[in-house]
Amino acid sequence: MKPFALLALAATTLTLSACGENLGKGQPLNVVSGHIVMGATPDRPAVGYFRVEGGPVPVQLVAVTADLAQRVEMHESVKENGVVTMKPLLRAEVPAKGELIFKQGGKHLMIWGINGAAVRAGKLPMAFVFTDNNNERILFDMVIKPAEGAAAGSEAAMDHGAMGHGEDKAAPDAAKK
Ligand SMILES: [Cu+2]
Repeated sequence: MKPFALLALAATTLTLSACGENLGKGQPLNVVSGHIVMGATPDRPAVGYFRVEGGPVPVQLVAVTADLAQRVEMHESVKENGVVTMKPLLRAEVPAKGELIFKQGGKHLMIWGINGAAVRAGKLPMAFVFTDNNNERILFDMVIKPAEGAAAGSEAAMDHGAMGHGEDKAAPDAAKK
């Protein structure tokens, strides 16, 4: 009788913990890491990379803004006929329980005119704006790294001046808060 009762208790505990995992809302949508690499010279844009973990529902990242920068754009590096070019990115999918990664050679942020105080502090507070989730806005402090970390072939080393930045209407409105 007694061993049987213990077994039953153990089984109940197992069932409860399994249910708890399924019933929970799971991890929330979140920005889990991110950093910025400064441009080689002050007139060059900095580049930003980060990782977003998806929540219970799929959402789209539609803008990343910073009060302490003049302009922020989302870009994607694409290879066409052996040549890597960059295109403005209007939105990026964050799958439910998946992840969205902006990294070297792929999707990335271009950041112009970072405030000197932010550079000296070594971090830039940024707001990540998502749709389909009540226009949720997640704040994250991006660590600022010096330009010397920029490898050849990375976005930071590429000549963004040749891209015609500022002419496309795809630029996220950094002033809209
Ligand atoms: Cu770019």
